[in-house]
Amino acid sequence: MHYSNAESHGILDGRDRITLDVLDSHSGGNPTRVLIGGIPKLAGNNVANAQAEFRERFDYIRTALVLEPRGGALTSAAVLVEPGDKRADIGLFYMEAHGYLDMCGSDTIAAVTALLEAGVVHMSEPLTELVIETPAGLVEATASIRGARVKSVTFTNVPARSIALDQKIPLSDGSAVAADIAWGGNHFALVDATNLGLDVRGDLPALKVAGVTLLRALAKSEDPALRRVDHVLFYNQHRMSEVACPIVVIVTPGIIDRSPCGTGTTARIASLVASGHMSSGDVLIHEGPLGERFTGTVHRVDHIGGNLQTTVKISGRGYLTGTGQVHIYGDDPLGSGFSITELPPLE
Ligand code: PYC
Repeated sequence: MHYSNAESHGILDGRDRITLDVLDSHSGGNPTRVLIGGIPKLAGNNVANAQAEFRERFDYIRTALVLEPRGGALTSAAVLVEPGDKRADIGLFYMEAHGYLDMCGSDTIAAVTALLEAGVVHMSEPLTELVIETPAGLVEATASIRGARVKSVTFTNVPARSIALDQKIPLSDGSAVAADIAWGGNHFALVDATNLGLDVRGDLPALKVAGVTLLRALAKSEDPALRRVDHVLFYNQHRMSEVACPIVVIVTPGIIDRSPCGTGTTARIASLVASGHMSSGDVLIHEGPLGERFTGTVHRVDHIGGNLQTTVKISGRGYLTGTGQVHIYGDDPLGSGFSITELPPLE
């Protein structure tokens, strides 16, 4: 599939191309392109509205930034905008191949690292504290700095919640898969891959097929809470005693998250708190498919109106991988990006 070119959006305004200023980065191996300049000022009075306006008017910039030929299905992007909330230092919203996210852990860690190391945001050594307004809410981040390099980023994620424990998800072949459902900035199905006969360290292609099968089954569910799930996090329960618990996250429409997934780690911790397996101060280290780790700590647990809210701190490391400009020419038929679906044929 490819998208209409920039000229057809009528935004070139006499110019032959649009030029965007970007920083490239990654955290845990998942690439994040940080858009820092070149887009018109967004009118929204907060980051959620800015994201909505961007989606409405400039979606071709998302597809140009994250899809081929400039990115690939797994490239994501974070857009730097003015925050609406006076307590915030910066605003960030997140986008990827299938659309927009309200929150993303790997993007947050990578973007904070890139913005500080590239000098877009002022760095103070040994610690830089930033309040970030995201569409999901305010996120406080602390970067540890040594020798002008960001050595780690810890952020306090928006409060997470368990939605269901041990939910049976029916598949089209009549079988069912057990999953916990939780929100940690995004909606997750948390699945013990051992029940499917799979190991999260050895069976990536099979996990991708299983993830896509589950995502498609969830999308057809009659339960609106299940229809919102667009990420599946696989773990192996018997590996929980290891220092770092290996996981793999499959993101809609069937992309393997290269990172240990910050919102997924948050969702898993919220679920473990709800089932009584974790409490305040406990730590869970998740290891992504490349062996990189995010550390999740239960920061606080609140009971609000009979519901549990779990606030989790996530720590990880990001790297600045490039600084540059992206051009979108009006006469480039593929200028706004394309994707060639490589999903396994199912059903
Ligand atoms: O780190 O939160 C995360 C994330 C979400 C999707 C991919 N990575």
